[in-house]
Amino acid sequence: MNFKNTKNIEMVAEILKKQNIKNLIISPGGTNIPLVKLVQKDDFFTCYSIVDERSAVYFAIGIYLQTGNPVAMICTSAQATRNYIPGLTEAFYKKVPILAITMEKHPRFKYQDYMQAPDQTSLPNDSVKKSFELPFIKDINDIYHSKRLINDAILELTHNGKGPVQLCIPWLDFNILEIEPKNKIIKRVYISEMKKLNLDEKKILIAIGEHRPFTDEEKNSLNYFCKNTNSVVYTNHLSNFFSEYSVNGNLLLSTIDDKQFNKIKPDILITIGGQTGDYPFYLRFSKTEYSEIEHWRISEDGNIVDTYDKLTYAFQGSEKEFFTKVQENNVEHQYLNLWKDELNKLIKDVDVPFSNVSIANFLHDKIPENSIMQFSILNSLRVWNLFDLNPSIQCYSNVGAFGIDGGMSTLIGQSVASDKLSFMIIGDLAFFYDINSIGIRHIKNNLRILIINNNGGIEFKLNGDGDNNTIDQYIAAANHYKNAKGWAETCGFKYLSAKNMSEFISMSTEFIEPSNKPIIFEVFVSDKDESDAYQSMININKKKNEIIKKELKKSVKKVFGENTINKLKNKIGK
Ligand SMILES: Cc1ncc(C[n+]2csc(CCOP(=O)(O)OP(=O)(O)O)c2C)c(N)n1
Repeated sequence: MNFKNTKNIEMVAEILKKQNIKNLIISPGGTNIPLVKLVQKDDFFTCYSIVDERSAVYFAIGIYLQTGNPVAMICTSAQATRNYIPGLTEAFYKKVPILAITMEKHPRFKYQDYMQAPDQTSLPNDSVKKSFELPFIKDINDIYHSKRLINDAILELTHNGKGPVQLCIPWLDFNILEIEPKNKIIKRVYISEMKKLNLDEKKILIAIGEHRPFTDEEKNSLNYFCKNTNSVVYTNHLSNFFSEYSVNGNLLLSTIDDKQFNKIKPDILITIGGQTGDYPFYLRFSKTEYSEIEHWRISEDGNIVDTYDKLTYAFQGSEKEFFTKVQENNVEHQYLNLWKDELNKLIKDVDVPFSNVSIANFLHDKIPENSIMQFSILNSLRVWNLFDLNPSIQCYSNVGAFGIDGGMSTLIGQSVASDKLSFMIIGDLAFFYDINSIGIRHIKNNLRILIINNNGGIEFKLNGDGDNNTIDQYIAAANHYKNAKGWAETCGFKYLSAKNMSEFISMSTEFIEPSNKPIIFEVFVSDKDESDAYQSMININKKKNEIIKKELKKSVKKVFGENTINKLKNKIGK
Protein backbone atom coordinates (compact mmCIF):
# COMPACT_ATOMS: atom_id res chain seq x y z
CA MET A 1 0.00 0.00 0.00
CA ASN A 2 1.21 3.46 -0.89
CA PHE A 3 1.08 5.64 2.25
CA LYS A 4 0.54 9.33 1.69
CA ASN A 5 0.00 12.22 3.99
CA THR A 6 -3.11 13.15 1.97
CA LYS A 7 -4.73 10.29 3.88
CA ASN A 8 -4.98 12.58 6.94
CA ILE A 9 -7.09 15.16 5.18
CA GLU A 10 -9.21 12.51 3.46
CA MET A 11 -9.97 10.94 6.84
CA VAL A 12 -10.82 14.30 8.42
CA ALA A 13 -13.26 15.18 5.62
CA GLU A 14 -14.87 11.75 5.73
CA ILE A 15 -15.30 11.65 9.52
CA LEU A 16 -16.69 15.22 9.62
CA LYS A 17 -19.29 14.06 7.13
CA LYS A 18 -20.16 10.89 9.04
CA GLN A 19 -20.52 12.94 12.24
CA ASN A 20 -22.83 15.31 10.35
CA ILE A 21 -20.74 18.47 10.83
CA LYS A 22 -21.87 20.49 7.85
CA ASN A 23 -20.87 24.09 8.43
CA LEU A 24 -17.25 24.89 7.60
CA ILE A 25 -15.71 28.31 8.03
CA ILE A 26 -12.64 28.60 5.80
CA SER A 27 -9.86 31.18 6.04
CA PRO A 28 -7.42 31.49 3.13
CA GLY A 29 -3.87 30.19 3.23
CA GLY A 30 -1.34 27.93 1.57
CA THR A 31 -1.00 24.92 3.86
CA ASN A 32 -4.73 24.24 4.02
CA ILE A 33 -5.23 24.21 0.23
CA PRO A 34 -5.45 20.39 -0.12
CA LEU A 35 -8.13 20.15 2.57
CA VAL A 36 -10.06 23.14 1.23
CA LYS A 37 -10.00 21.72 -2.30
CA LEU A 38 -11.45 18.48 -0.97
CA VAL A 39 -14.33 19.95 1.04
CA GLN A 40 -15.31 22.72 -1.34
CA LYS A 41 -16.25 20.29 -4.09
CA ASP A 42 -18.40 18.18 -1.73
CA ASP A 43 -22.05 19.33 -1.68
CA PHE A 44 -22.53 17.93 1.80
CA PHE A 45 -20.62 20.87 3.31
CA THR A 46 -21.82 24.45 3.56
CA CYS A 47 -18.65 26.51 3.27
CA TYR A 48 -18.13 30.15 4.25
CA SER A 49 -15.05 32.21 3.38
CA ILE A 50 -13.84 34.56 6.14
CA VAL A 51 -10.41 36.11 5.61
CA ASP A 52 -9.74 37.36 9.14
CA GLU A 53 -9.39 34.36 11.44
CA ARG A 54 -10.45 36.48 14.42
CA SER A 55 -13.81 37.20 12.78
CA ALA A 56 -14.02 33.63 11.50
CA VAL A 57 -14.34 32.17 15.01
CA TYR A 58 -16.88 34.76 16.16
CA PHE A 59 -18.80 34.10 12.94
CA ALA A 60 -18.74 30.36 13.78
CA ILE A 61 -20.10 31.12 17.24
CA GLY A 62 -22.96 32.98 15.52
CA ILE A 63 -23.70 30.00 13.27
CA TYR A 64 -23.79 27.73 16.33
CA LEU A 65 -26.05 30.08 18.29
CA GLN A 66 -28.63 29.88 15.53
CA THR A 67 -28.30 26.19 14.55
CA GLY A 68 -27.27 24.50 17.81
CA ASN A 69 -24.91 22.25 15.79
CA PRO A 70 -21.13 21.93 16.12
CA VAL A 71 -19.21 23.98 13.55
CA ALA A 72 -15.79 23.28 12.03
CA MET A 73 -13.24 25.85 10.94
CA ILE A 74 -10.16 25.51 8.73
CA CYS A 75 -7.16 27.80 8.68
CA THR A 76 -3.59 27.60 7.48
CA SER A 77 -0.38 27.33 9.52
CA ALA A 78 1.73 30.33 10.61
CA GLN A 79 0.04 33.22 12.36
CA ALA A 80 -3.48 32.16 11.32
CA THR A 81 -3.99 29.77 14.26
CA ARG A 82 -2.98 32.50 16.72
CA ASN A 83 -5.75 34.70 15.47
CA TYR A 84 -8.27 32.02 16.39
CA ILE A 85 -7.41 32.57 20.06
CA PRO A 86 -9.73 35.52 20.93
CA GLY A 87 -12.81 33.85 19.43
CA LEU A 88 -11.89 30.44 20.84
CA THR A 89 -11.60 31.99 24.30
CA GLU A 90 -15.13 33.35 23.97
CA ALA A 91 -16.26 29.92 22.74
CA PHE A 92 -14.48 28.19 25.64
CA TYR A 93 -16.31 30.19 28.30
CA LYS A 94 -19.54 30.21 26.29
CA LYS A 95 -19.25 26.41 25.84
CA VAL A 96 -19.57 26.44 22.06
CA PRO A 97 -18.54 23.24 20.20
CA ILE A 98 -16.17 24.51 17.53
CA LEU A 99 -13.65 22.20 15.88
CA ALA A 100 -10.67 24.40 14.99
CA ILE A 101 -8.81 22.53 12.26
CA THR A 102 -5.39 24.07 11.95
CA MET A 103 -2.51 23.04 9.73
CA GLU A 104 1.15 22.74 10.58
CA LYS A 105 4.37 21.82 8.84
CA HIS A 106 5.96 18.48 9.68
CA PRO A 107 6.55 18.61 13.48
CA ARG A 108 10.33 18.42 12.99
CA PHE A 109 10.26 22.07 11.81
CA LYS A 110 9.02 23.44 15.15
CA TYR A 111 11.40 26.01 16.66
CA GLN A 112 13.88 25.56 13.78
CA ASP A 113 13.52 29.04 12.23
CA TYR A 114 11.73 27.35 9.39
CA MET A 115 9.52 29.90 7.66
CA GLN A 116 5.82 30.01 8.53
CA ALA A 117 6.19 27.42 11.27
CA PRO A 118 5.37 28.85 14.70
CA ASP A 119 4.23 26.15 17.14
CA GLN A 120 0.60 25.46 16.24
CA THR A 121 -0.36 23.44 19.29
CA SER A 122 0.53 25.87 22.05
CA LEU A 123 -2.91 27.44 22.47
CA PRO A 124 -3.81 28.88 25.92
CA ASN A 125 -5.50 26.47 28.37
CA ASP A 126 -8.74 28.39 28.32
CA SER A 127 -9.15 28.63 24.55
CA VAL A 128 -9.73 24.93 23.76
CA LYS A 129 -10.77 21.96 25.87
CA LYS A 130 -8.07 19.87 24.26
CA SER A 131 -5.60 19.93 21.33
CA PHE A 132 -5.12 16.89 19.08
CA GLU A 133 -2.08 16.69 16.79
CA LEU A 134 -2.25 14.09 14.03
CA PRO A 135 0.86 12.10 13.14
CA PHE A 136 2.50 12.44 9.75
CA ILE A 137 1.32 9.36 7.81
CA LYS A 138 4.12 6.91 6.93
CA ASP A 139 2.58 3.52 7.60
CA ILE A 140 -0.53 1.71 8.79
CA ASN A 141 0.20 2.57 12.45
CA ASP A 142 -0.12 6.26 11.65
CA ILE A 143 -3.41 5.69 9.85
CA TYR A 144 -4.95 3.94 12.85
CA HIS A 145 -3.45 6.55 15.14
CA SER A 146 -4.90 9.42 13.09
CA LYS A 147 -8.32 7.82 12.77
CA ARG A 148 -8.58 7.45 16.53
CA LEU A 149 -7.43 11.03 17.21
CA ILE A 150 -9.86 12.56 14.68
CA ASN A 151 -12.76 10.67 16.24
CA ASP A 152 -11.65 11.56 19.75
CA ALA A 153 -11.38 15.27 18.80
CA ILE A 154 -14.91 15.35 17.40
CA LEU A 155 -16.35 13.52 20.41
CA GLU A 156 -14.54 15.92 22.74
CA LEU A 157 -16.65 18.81 21.35
CA THR A 158 -19.61 17.56 23.39
CA HIS A 159 -17.95 15.32 25.99
CA ASN A 160 -18.45 16.38 29.66
CA GLY A 161 -19.94 19.68 28.52
CA LYS A 162 -19.51 21.45 25.20
CA GLY A 163 -16.57 23.55 24.06
CA PRO A 164 -13.98 24.21 21.35
CA VAL A 165 -11.34 21.64 20.39
CA GLN A 166 -8.23 21.92 18.19
CA LEU A 167 -7.36 19.37 15.55
CA CYS A 168 -3.93 20.03 14.05
CA ILE A 169 -2.92 18.38 10.78
CA PRO A 170 0.71 18.24 9.66
CA TRP A 171 1.03 19.00 5.99
CA LEU A 172 3.98 18.97 3.65
CA ASP A 173 4.62 17.03 0.49
CA PHE A 174 6.82 14.02 0.88
CA ASN A 175 10.50 14.44 0.19
CA ILE A 176 11.58 11.32 -1.64
CA LEU A 177 14.95 10.44 -0.18
CA GLU A 178 17.22 9.80 -3.13
CA ILE A 179 20.46 10.69 -1.44
CA GLU A 180 21.36 9.69 2.08
CA PRO A 181 22.31 12.86 4.01
CA LYS A 182 25.79 12.97 5.54
CA ASN A 183 25.64 12.10 9.21
CA LYS A 184 27.34 15.05 10.87
CA ILE A 185 27.71 15.82 14.54
CA ILE A 186 26.77 19.23 15.91
CA LYS A 187 29.03 21.09 18.35
CA ARG A 188 28.25 24.07 20.56
CA VAL A 189 31.07 26.61 20.94
CA TYR A 190 31.13 29.61 23.28
CA ILE A 191 32.49 32.52 21.25
CA SER A 192 34.11 34.14 24.29
CA GLU A 193 36.27 31.01 24.77
CA MET A 194 37.19 30.65 21.11
CA LYS A 195 40.70 31.10 19.63
CA LYS A 196 41.16 32.98 16.36
CA LEU A 197 40.09 30.87 13.39
CA ASN A 198 42.17 30.29 10.30
CA LEU A 199 39.79 29.93 7.38
CA ASP A 200 41.98 30.75 4.40
CA GLU A 201 41.12 27.60 2.42
CA LYS A 202 37.35 27.93 2.74
CA LYS A 203 34.65 29.55 0.61
CA ILE A 204 32.27 31.17 3.07
CA LEU A 205 28.77 32.51 2.54
CA ILE A 206 27.45 34.66 5.37
CA ALA A 207 23.67 34.93 5.16
CA ILE A 208 21.99 37.68 7.13
CA GLY A 209 18.36 37.09 8.06
CA GLU A 210 16.11 39.91 9.24
CA HIS A 211 18.24 42.33 11.23
CA ARG A 212 17.90 45.80 12.70
CA PRO A 213 20.31 48.20 10.97
CA PHE A 214 23.91 47.42 11.93
CA THR A 215 25.87 49.69 14.27
CA ASP A 216 29.23 50.91 12.93
CA GLU A 217 30.98 48.55 15.31
CA GLU A 218 28.97 45.54 14.09
CA LYS A 219 29.56 46.52 10.49
CA ASN A 220 33.29 46.95 11.04
CA SER A 221 33.66 43.52 12.60
CA LEU A 222 31.78 41.83 9.76
CA ASN A 223 33.87 43.71 7.20
CA TYR A 224 37.04 42.72 9.07
CA PHE A 225 35.99 39.06 8.86
CA CYS A 226 35.26 39.37 5.13
CA LYS A 227 38.52 41.17 4.42
CA ASN A 228 40.50 38.30 5.99
CA THR A 229 38.54 35.39 4.54
CA ASN A 230 37.21 34.31 1.18
CA SER A 231 33.68 35.41 2.09
CA VAL A 232 30.55 36.73 0.46
CA VAL A 233 27.69 38.26 2.44
CA TYR A 234 24.30 37.13 1.10
CA THR A 235 21.65 39.74 1.84
CA ASN A 236 18.11 40.59 0.98
CA HIS A 237 16.32 43.80 1.95
CA LEU A 238 15.56 42.55 5.47
CA SER A 239 19.29 42.10 6.24
CA ASN A 240 19.72 45.90 6.33
CA PHE A 241 23.36 45.40 5.44
CA PHE A 242 25.42 46.68 2.55
CA SER A 243 29.18 46.53 1.97
CA GLU A 244 31.76 45.82 -0.71
CA TYR A 245 31.44 42.12 0.19
CA SER A 246 27.63 41.91 0.09
CA VAL A 247 25.40 40.70 -2.73
CA ASN A 248 21.62 40.84 -3.14
CA GLY A 249 21.27 37.30 -4.43
CA ASN A 250 17.54 36.62 -4.33
CA LEU A 251 16.84 36.83 -8.09
CA LEU A 252 19.95 34.78 -8.80
CA LEU A 253 18.88 31.97 -6.47
CA SER A 254 15.32 32.15 -7.86
CA THR A 255 16.58 31.40 -11.36
CA ILE A 256 19.88 29.56 -11.17
CA ASP A 257 20.24 25.90 -12.20
CA ASP A 258 22.21 23.23 -10.34
CA LYS A 259 25.25 23.57 -12.60
CA GLN A 260 25.49 27.33 -12.05
CA PHE A 261 24.87 26.94 -8.34
CA ASN A 262 27.74 24.49 -8.04
CA LYS A 263 30.05 27.32 -9.15
CA ILE A 264 29.01 29.57 -6.27
CA LYS A 265 28.32 26.97 -3.63
CA PRO A 266 30.11 27.67 -0.32
CA ASP A 267 32.03 25.24 1.88
CA ILE A 268 30.61 26.94 4.95
CA LEU A 269 27.31 28.75 5.36
CA ILE A 270 27.35 31.14 8.32
CA THR A 271 23.97 32.51 9.39
CA ILE A 272 23.21 35.47 11.60
CA GLY A 273 20.03 37.42 12.38
CA GLY A 274 16.46 36.17 12.26
CA GLN A 275 14.56 34.46 9.49
CA THR A 276 15.43 35.37 5.92
CA GLY A 277 11.88 35.34 4.52
CA ASP A 278 13.70 34.14 1.40
CA TYR A 279 12.30 30.93 -0.11
CA PRO A 280 14.77 30.63 -3.02
CA PHE A 281 17.58 30.74 -0.46
CA TYR A 282 15.91 28.20 1.83
CA LEU A 283 15.02 25.81 -1.01
CA ARG A 284 18.57 25.83 -2.32
CA PHE A 285 20.39 25.39 0.97
CA SER A 286 18.04 22.78 2.43
CA LYS A 287 18.71 20.36 -0.44
CA THR A 288 20.08 17.01 0.65
CA GLU A 289 22.39 17.07 -2.40
CA TYR A 290 24.45 19.75 -0.71
CA SER A 291 24.91 17.94 2.56
CA GLU A 292 28.68 18.50 2.40
CA ILE A 293 28.04 22.22 3.12
CA GLU A 294 28.64 23.03 6.78
CA HIS A 295 26.22 25.38 8.51
CA TRP A 296 27.52 27.52 11.36
CA ARG A 297 24.82 29.36 13.31
CA ILE A 298 25.91 32.40 15.30
CA SER A 299 23.43 33.47 17.97
CA GLU A 300 23.16 34.82 21.48
CA ASP A 301 21.05 31.79 22.50
CA GLY A 302 23.37 29.08 21.11
CA ASN A 303 20.32 26.91 20.43
CA ILE A 304 20.51 23.91 18.13
CA VAL A 305 18.39 25.35 15.35
CA ASP A 306 19.06 23.32 12.22
CA THR A 307 17.12 25.30 9.62
CA TYR A 308 18.86 23.79 6.58
CA ASP A 309 19.58 20.32 8.05
CA LYS A 310 23.31 20.99 7.76
CA LEU A 311 24.18 22.42 11.15
CA THR A 312 27.67 21.53 12.41
CA TYR A 313 28.36 24.39 14.84
CA ALA A 314 26.15 26.46 17.12
CA PHE A 315 28.33 29.41 18.14
CA GLN A 316 26.95 31.05 21.25
CA GLY A 317 27.73 34.74 21.83
CA SER A 318 27.71 38.02 19.96
CA GLU A 319 28.05 38.31 16.18
CA LYS A 320 30.45 41.19 16.71
CA GLU A 321 32.85 39.09 18.80
CA PHE A 322 32.65 36.10 16.46
CA PHE A 323 33.63 38.15 13.43
CA THR A 324 36.74 39.55 15.09
CA LYS A 325 38.00 36.04 15.89
CA VAL A 326 39.68 35.34 12.60
CA GLN A 327 43.37 35.50 11.74
CA GLU A 328 44.60 38.26 9.44
CA ASN A 329 45.17 37.03 5.92
CA ASN A 330 45.92 38.37 2.48
CA VAL A 331 42.91 37.24 0.46
CA GLU A 332 42.17 37.67 -3.22
CA HIS A 333 38.40 37.30 -2.84
CA GLN A 334 37.90 34.96 -5.80
CA TYR A 335 34.71 33.70 -4.21
CA LEU A 336 33.15 37.17 -4.27
CA ASN A 337 34.14 37.48 -7.94
CA LEU A 338 32.39 34.20 -8.75
CA TRP A 339 29.15 35.54 -7.27
CA LYS A 340 29.54 38.89 -9.02
CA ASP A 341 30.10 37.18 -12.39
CA GLU A 342 26.77 35.37 -12.02
CA LEU A 343 24.95 38.45 -10.70
CA ASN A 344 26.15 40.59 -13.58
CA LYS A 345 24.32 38.32 -16.00
CA LEU A 346 20.89 39.03 -14.45
CA ILE A 347 18.31 40.85 -16.53
CA LYS A 348 16.25 43.13 -14.31
CA ASP A 349 14.65 45.65 -16.61
CA VAL A 350 12.02 43.33 -18.07
CA ASP A 351 8.94 44.67 -19.84
CA VAL A 352 6.02 43.22 -17.87
CA PRO A 353 2.29 44.01 -17.48
CA PHE A 354 1.02 46.45 -14.81
CA SER A 355 1.69 44.67 -11.54
CA ASN A 356 3.62 44.73 -8.29
CA VAL A 357 6.66 43.77 -10.42
CA SER A 358 6.30 46.66 -12.90
CA ILE A 359 5.74 49.08 -10.01
CA ALA A 360 8.78 47.81 -8.09
CA ASN A 361 10.84 47.99 -11.27
CA PHE A 362 9.82 51.64 -11.74
CA LEU A 363 9.89 52.78 -8.11
CA HIS A 364 12.80 50.92 -6.51
CA ASP A 365 15.41 53.56 -7.38
CA LYS A 366 13.08 56.51 -6.64
CA ILE A 367 12.21 55.74 -3.03
CA PRO A 368 13.92 58.63 -1.20
CA GLU A 369 17.13 57.92 0.69
CA ASN A 370 16.80 57.19 4.41
CA SER A 371 13.19 56.05 4.11
CA ILE A 372 11.71 53.10 5.97
CA MET A 373 10.00 50.30 4.03
CA GLN A 374 7.82 47.48 5.32
CA PHE A 375 6.81 44.68 2.96
CA SER A 376 3.81 42.45 3.43
CA ILE A 377 4.96 38.82 3.72
CA LEU A 378 5.41 36.53 0.71
CA ASN A 379 4.29 38.23 -2.51
CA SER A 380 5.27 41.88 -1.84
CA LEU A 381 8.47 40.87 -0.08
CA ARG A 382 9.37 38.43 -2.84
CA VAL A 383 8.75 40.92 -5.64
CA TRP A 384 10.64 43.83 -4.09
CA ASN A 385 13.57 41.58 -3.22
CA LEU A 386 14.17 41.22 -6.96
CA PHE A 387 15.22 44.87 -7.19
CA ASP A 388 17.97 46.83 -5.44
CA LEU A 389 17.18 49.68 -3.06
CA ASN A 390 19.36 52.52 -1.89
CA PRO A 391 21.47 51.17 1.02
CA SER A 392 20.28 53.99 3.31
CA ILE A 393 16.70 52.62 3.22
CA GLN A 394 15.73 50.45 6.19
CA CYS A 395 13.58 47.42 5.37
CA TYR A 396 11.30 45.25 7.46
CA SER A 397 8.68 42.52 7.15
CA ASN A 398 6.85 40.38 9.70
CA VAL A 399 8.74 37.19 8.89
CA GLY A 400 8.92 36.05 12.53
CA ALA A 401 5.54 34.33 12.42
CA PHE A 402 4.56 35.25 8.85
CA GLY A 403 1.21 36.88 9.58
CA ILE A 404 -0.69 39.05 7.13
CA ASP A 405 -2.36 40.60 10.16
CA GLY A 406 -0.06 43.31 11.47
CA GLY A 407 2.36 44.58 8.83
CA MET A 408 0.70 47.97 8.55
CA SER A 409 0.53 48.41 12.33
CA THR A 410 4.25 47.59 12.54
CA LEU A 411 5.07 50.24 9.95
CA ILE A 412 2.78 52.79 11.58
CA GLY A 413 4.65 52.24 14.86
CA GLN A 414 7.89 52.96 13.02
CA SER A 415 6.50 56.02 11.24
CA VAL A 416 5.34 57.46 14.57
CA ALA A 417 8.69 56.79 16.27
CA SER A 418 10.59 58.42 13.39
CA ASP A 419 10.20 61.34 10.98
CA LYS A 420 11.44 59.32 8.01
CA LEU A 421 9.13 58.73 5.07
CA SER A 422 7.65 55.29 5.80
CA PHE A 423 6.37 53.08 2.98
CA MET A 424 4.14 50.01 3.26
CA ILE A 425 3.85 47.66 0.27
CA ILE A 426 0.81 45.48 0.86
CA GLY A 427 -1.80 43.28 -0.85
CA ASP A 428 -5.54 43.85 -0.48
CA LEU A 429 -6.23 40.95 1.93
CA ALA A 430 -3.45 42.04 4.28
CA PHE A 431 -4.52 45.70 4.06
CA PHE A 432 -8.13 44.97 5.00
CA TYR A 433 -7.01 42.52 7.69
CA ASP A 434 -5.08 45.32 9.42
CA ILE A 435 -7.55 48.11 8.53
CA ASN A 436 -8.10 49.15 12.16
CA SER A 437 -4.58 50.52 12.18
CA ILE A 438 -5.32 53.32 9.69
CA GLY A 439 -7.53 54.93 12.35
CA ILE A 440 -4.66 55.19 14.87
CA ARG A 441 -4.72 58.75 16.25
CA HIS A 442 -0.95 59.11 16.20
CA ILE A 443 -0.51 58.68 12.43
CA LYS A 444 1.69 61.40 10.92
CA ASN A 445 2.08 62.78 7.40
CA ASN A 446 5.19 60.67 6.73
CA LEU A 447 3.09 57.52 6.23
CA ARG A 448 2.69 56.06 2.72
CA ILE A 449 0.68 52.91 1.99
CA LEU A 450 0.80 51.29 -1.44
CA ILE A 451 -2.00 48.72 -1.81
CA ILE A 452 -1.59 46.24 -4.63
CA ASN A 453 -5.25 45.34 -5.06
CA ASN A 454 -5.23 42.16 -7.13
CA ASN A 455 -8.54 40.92 -5.71
CA GLY A 456 -7.45 38.30 -3.17
CA GLY A 457 -4.25 36.42 -2.41
CA ILE A 458 -2.15 36.15 -5.57
CA GLU A 459 0.11 33.93 -3.52
CA PHE A 460 -2.11 30.96 -4.28
CA LYS A 461 -2.40 31.54 -8.01
CA LEU A 462 1.24 32.05 -8.95
CA ASN A 463 1.86 28.43 -9.83
CA GLY A 464 -1.20 28.25 -12.05
CA ASP A 465 -2.33 24.85 -10.73
CA GLY A 466 -6.12 24.67 -10.72
CA ASP A 467 -8.72 26.93 -12.29
CA ASN A 468 -8.92 30.44 -10.91
CA ASN A 469 -12.68 30.33 -10.19
CA THR A 470 -12.29 27.43 -7.78
CA ILE A 471 -9.23 29.02 -6.20
CA ASP A 472 -10.94 32.42 -5.85
CA GLN A 473 -13.79 31.05 -3.73
CA TYR A 474 -12.00 29.91 -0.56
CA ILE A 475 -8.27 29.69 -1.27
CA ALA A 476 -7.46 33.14 -2.65
CA ALA A 477 -10.61 34.63 -1.03
CA ALA A 478 -11.44 36.99 -3.90
CA ASN A 479 -14.40 39.37 -4.04
CA HIS A 480 -14.50 40.33 -0.38
CA TYR A 481 -13.39 43.92 -0.63
CA LYS A 482 -13.83 46.48 -3.38
CA ASN A 483 -11.52 49.40 -2.70
CA ALA A 484 -10.05 51.39 0.16
CA LYS A 485 -11.19 54.89 -0.93
CA GLY A 486 -13.92 55.46 1.65
CA TRP A 487 -11.86 54.01 4.48
CA ALA A 488 -8.81 56.06 3.53
CA GLU A 489 -10.63 59.37 3.26
CA THR A 490 -12.66 58.82 6.43
CA CYS A 491 -9.42 58.25 8.31
CA GLY A 492 -7.88 61.49 7.01
CA PHE A 493 -5.60 60.06 4.30
CA LYS A 494 -5.08 61.51 0.85
CA TYR A 495 -6.28 58.75 -1.50
CA LEU A 496 -4.69 58.10 -4.89
CA SER A 497 -5.51 55.28 -7.29
CA ALA A 498 -4.26 53.92 -10.59
CA LYS A 499 -5.42 51.29 -13.06
CA ASN A 500 -2.43 51.28 -15.38
CA MET A 501 1.25 52.10 -15.49
CA SER A 502 0.92 55.59 -16.98
CA GLU A 503 -1.65 56.60 -14.32
CA PHE A 504 0.69 55.16 -11.70
CA ILE A 505 3.70 57.05 -13.01
CA SER A 506 1.81 60.33 -13.17
CA MET A 507 0.91 60.11 -9.48
CA SER A 508 4.08 58.49 -8.19
CA THR A 509 5.93 61.76 -7.52
CA GLU A 510 3.22 62.97 -5.16
CA PHE A 511 3.39 59.60 -3.38
CA ILE A 512 7.11 59.72 -2.66
CA GLU A 513 7.37 63.39 -1.72
CA PRO A 514 6.69 65.02 1.67
CA SER A 515 3.03 66.03 2.02
CA ASN A 516 0.59 67.58 4.45
CA LYS A 517 -1.38 64.33 4.81
CA PRO A 518 -0.56 60.62 5.01
CA ILE A 519 -1.21 58.94 1.64
CA ILE A 520 -2.84 55.68 0.58
CA PHE A 521 -2.13 54.81 -3.05
CA GLU A 522 -4.26 51.91 -4.29
CA VAL A 523 -3.43 50.25 -7.59
CA PHE A 524 -5.84 47.87 -9.29
CA VAL A 525 -4.04 44.99 -10.92
CA SER A 526 -5.45 41.89 -12.59
CA ASP A 527 -4.43 38.59 -11.01
CA LYS A 528 -3.36 37.29 -14.41
CA ASP A 529 -1.05 40.27 -15.05
CA GLU A 530 0.34 39.99 -11.54
CA SER A 531 1.17 36.33 -12.02
CA ASP A 532 2.43 36.75 -15.62
CA ALA A 533 4.71 39.61 -14.61
CA TYR A 534 6.44 37.60 -11.92
CA GLN A 535 6.75 34.52 -14.12
CA SER A 536 8.26 36.60 -16.99
CA MET A 537 10.86 38.06 -14.69
CA ILE A 538 11.82 34.59 -13.49
CA ASN A 539 11.66 32.84 -16.86
CA ILE A 540 13.76 35.43 -18.69
CA ASN A 541 16.42 35.08 -16.04
CA LYS A 542 16.27 31.30 -16.17
CA LYS A 543 17.09 31.61 -19.86
CA LYS A 544 19.57 34.44 -19.41
CA ASN A 545 22.59 32.43 -20.53
CA GLU A 546 20.95 31.56 -23.86
CA ILE A 547 19.78 35.17 -24.27
CA ILE A 548 23.24 36.52 -23.58
CA LYS A 549 24.78 34.04 -26.05
CA LYS A 550 22.27 35.13 -28.74
CA GLU A 551 22.93 38.83 -28.09
CA LEU A 552 26.67 38.19 -28.25
CA LYS A 553 26.27 36.36 -31.55
CA LYS A 554 24.23 39.28 -32.93
CA SER A 555 26.86 41.84 -31.95
CA VAL A 556 29.69 39.69 -33.31
CA LYS A 557 27.77 39.48 -36.60
CA LYS A 558 27.33 43.26 -36.62
CA VAL A 559 31.05 43.87 -36.14
CA PHE A 560 32.45 41.20 -38.47
CA GLY A 561 29.59 40.63 -40.92
CA GLU A 562 28.00 37.32 -41.94
CA ASN A 563 30.71 36.48 -44.54
CA THR A 564 33.64 36.78 -42.16
CA ILE A 565 31.83 34.66 -39.60
CA ASN A 566 31.09 31.94 -42.18
CA LYS A 567 34.71 31.93 -43.25
CA LEU A 568 35.81 31.64 -39.62
CA LYS A 569 33.32 28.83 -39.05
CA ASN A 570 34.71 26.95 -42.08
CA LYS A 571 38.20 27.37 -40.74
CA ILE A 572 37.40 25.97 -37.33
CA GLY A 573 35.18 23.30 -38.87
CA LYS A 574 31.81 24.42 -37.36
C1 LIG B 1 -3.00 35.90 9.91
C2 LIG B 1 -2.72 35.14 8.65
N1 LIG B 1 -3.74 34.49 8.04
C3 LIG B 1 -3.51 33.81 6.89
C4 LIG B 1 -2.27 33.77 6.33
C5 LIG B 1 -2.02 32.99 5.06
N2 LIG B 1 -1.71 33.90 3.93
C6 LIG B 1 -0.46 34.07 3.48
S1 LIG B 1 -0.35 35.10 2.17
C7 LIG B 1 -2.00 35.30 2.12
C8 LIG B 1 -2.63 36.11 1.03
C9 LIG B 1 -2.34 37.56 1.14
O1 LIG B 1 -3.06 38.22 0.15
P1 LIG B 1 -2.82 39.75 -0.14
O2 LIG B 1 -2.59 40.47 1.12
O3 LIG B 1 -3.93 40.25 -0.98
O4 LIG B 1 -1.44 39.78 -0.91
P2 LIG B 1 -1.05 39.22 -2.36
O5 LIG B 1 -0.57 37.81 -2.16
O6 LIG B 1 -2.25 39.28 -3.26
O7 LIG B 1 0.04 40.13 -2.78
C10 LIG B 1 -2.62 34.58 3.15
C11 LIG B 1 -4.07 34.56 3.38
C12 LIG B 1 -1.24 34.44 7.02
N3 LIG B 1 0.00 34.45 6.56
N4 LIG B 1 -1.49 35.13 8.14
